[in-house]
Order: sequence, then C-alpha cells, then structure tokens
Amino acid sequence: MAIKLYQFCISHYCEKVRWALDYKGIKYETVNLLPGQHVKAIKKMTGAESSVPVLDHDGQIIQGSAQIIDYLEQAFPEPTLTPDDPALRQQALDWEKKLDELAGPAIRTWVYHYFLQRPKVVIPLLAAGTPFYNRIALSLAFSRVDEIMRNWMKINQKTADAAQQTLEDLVTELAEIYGQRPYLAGEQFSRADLAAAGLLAPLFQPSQYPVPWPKPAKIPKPVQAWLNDWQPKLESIARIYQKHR
Ligand SMILES: N[C@@H](CCC(=O)N[C@@H](CS)C(=O)NCC(=O)O)C(=O)O
Repeated sequence: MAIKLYQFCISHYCEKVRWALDYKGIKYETVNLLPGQHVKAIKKMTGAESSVPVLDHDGQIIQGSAQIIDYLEQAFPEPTLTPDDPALRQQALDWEKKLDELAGPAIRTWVYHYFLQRPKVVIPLLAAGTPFYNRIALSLAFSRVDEIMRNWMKINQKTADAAQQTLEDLVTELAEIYGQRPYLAGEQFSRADLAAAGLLAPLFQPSQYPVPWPKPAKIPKPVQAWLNDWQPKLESIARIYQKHR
C-alpha cells in the first residue's frame, strides 16, 4: 500500500490533509511541489484542475481536501473525523464547507497581499520542502511571481481588506463558540475543528507546520499588528490545534 500526498508545504488545505492522515496514523509520503511548476504534474494526474492537495492511494487519485478526508473516512474509518449522529455529521460537514469556502481563500488573500511585499520572507515559505535552488529561481523571477499570484488569486488592497473582514468575522464566531463548548459539532473533535484550526494555522504559526515561519520582526507590520490584536481570540483556535494535531 503506497500513499502519496502531492502538496505545497505552505498550503493550509494541504495541512488539513496532513493532519487527517497523521490523526488516523496512516503512513504516507509527501511530494512537495513548487507553486507554478505544479500545474503540469497535477493536471496530468487529475485530468482536471491543478490544485493541491492531491492524494494518490495505490493509483487512485483524489483531489481536494474535503474529498480526500471523505475518502480517508471510508478507507481508514478509525479514528473517525465525522460524527455518527446524522445531525451532527451534517453540522460538521457544513462547518468544513463554510471554512473551506471562506477561511481558506480569505487568509490566503490577506496574508499574501502583505507577504508578497517582502520577497525575502515569502520565498522560503513558497519553496518550503523543495530543493534550495527553487528559492534562487523564485528570487530571480520574483516580480513575475508576484504578478502571477496576484492575478490568479485576485489579490489587491481592496480584496485584502475584504478578506481581513471575513477573517475577523470568522475568528470572532469561532472564538465565541469555543468559549462556550469544546468542539464545533457535538462532544467530539471532528473534521470541522480540523478545518478551522488547520486552515487558520498560519495565523498562529504552529511549529508542527512544515515551513520556516518568519520571526515576528520580519512579519509585515500590518499583519503583525493584527496578529497581536487578535491573539486572545486566536488562542482558542490554536488550543484545538495543539490538543489534536
Ligand atoms: N477546495 C480546495 C482548494 C485547494 C486550493 O485552493 N489549493 C491551492 C493551494 S492553497 C492551489 O493548489 N492552488 C494552485 C492551483 O489551483 O493550481 C481544497 O480543499 O483542496
């Protein structure tokens, strides 16, 4: 049995899958790709979109973090990440969908808007887990990388401001819930909590996440100021990560 995860180390959707695989105690190999160079390899495998994560389980190809978790729940049911009770199951799936659709893109737009202004900080994150010469290649082509990433994810000051608002709404909602009960769906840790803490992990930068997080002094000032202000609310989400990751 061979399981390969095609990923970007920095990708928070890939972190969802790494976490689910680790949680279930599944052995797997990662194939770390460089953003940009991944397109051909991923499209060839999926015959469709170029996004990661993609899981290859003995030749069976699954793309998308939620789809991969669905697959893992079938193939490796224990320990489960989806509640048995139908209402709680739906609640967990709804939360995951909402987080995938809102938190994932918002954090990416907001963080990259500021980090792309700091090539020396963002390049090691983008190239994490890949050969060292990729950092040189990205440095040499950085203005093009910046342009492509901004066009592709529609990143500009306006979208970054809207993304920041989305994050503030979500973090507020999550902190309120975690202040009242331990988990998002019922009494057990589920894929809903995994999605929340996995997708928002770049905001609290856990050491288990396989990238060289920059020191606070290197983080762009507007981001660091926001992180300082929102730290108390982020702590309840970080606790889920530290407890279950
Ligand atoms: N809904 C997808 C989103 C995946 C996604 O947006 N992946 C980004 C990295 S964070 C990606 O691969 N972008 C490059 C591309 O689409 O070619 C999931 O849950 O896996």
